[in-house]
Amino acid sequence: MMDVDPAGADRVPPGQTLTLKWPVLTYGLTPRVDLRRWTFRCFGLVEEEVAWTWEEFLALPRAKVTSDVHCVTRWSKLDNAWEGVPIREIMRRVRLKPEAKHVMVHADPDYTTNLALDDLVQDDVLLALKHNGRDLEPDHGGPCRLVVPKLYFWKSAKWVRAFEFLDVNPPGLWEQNGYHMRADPWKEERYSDQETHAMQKMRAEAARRLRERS
Ligand SMILES: Nc1nc2c(c(=O)[nH]1)N[C@H]1C(S)=C(S)[C@@H](COP(=O)(O)O)O[C@H]1N2
Ligand SMILES: [Mo]
Repeated sequence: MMDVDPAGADRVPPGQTLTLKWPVLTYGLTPRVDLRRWTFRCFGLVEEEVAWTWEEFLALPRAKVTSDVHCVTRWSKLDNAWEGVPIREIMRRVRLKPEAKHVMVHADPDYTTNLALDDLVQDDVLLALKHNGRDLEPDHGGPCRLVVPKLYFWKSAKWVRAFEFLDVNPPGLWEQNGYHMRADPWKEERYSDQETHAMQKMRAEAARRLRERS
């Protein structure tokens, strides 16, 4: 951990501490991804389902976005240079039904997280393939993870595989376990209720990994 520098101070939300390390936070194990079978799919309230194979996905337009990461376990990591497919390039290729207002993000292995469509479709949201110039490591969501910089990092699903467009807003995995439905770090939208066992386990793991790496 390091002290907040004056230049970065207004970029650190309340209750967060800066770290230069990058802790791994996964509920369960890093999945093995078979790129020959990998697809990224958009389904639910769409006029027509869309799916890209890995090769097709790599042919989509790319962008670079530098953004900050804020984890609900109270670490923040500034200036992450992400490269990937902008969410707007995905949305340009998907015809939504007008009722679609929410998105369930589906990821390996059985991870889900819910977002409002308006929170997903922002200029700084990417399906990231690279971090700081290098292919995303498997532990950090490689080959492809969602990055939603304006919300706590659990909304940034690693090993992302699909968007399901919905007219309702059901909770994803952590949201079912008491995490906030929206997760704005500037409003400290951390938990909706008391800590659950799963949350305590995740926090303990995060603290242990930070200690190990320091
Ligand atoms: N598929 C998947 N995505 C996930 C998670 C997970 O367990 N599985 N953990 C989330 C949480 S709680 C956080 S804080 C970030 C951590 O990303 P990192 O391990 O790259 O730091 O990933 C999020 N995305
Ligand atoms: Mo997290």
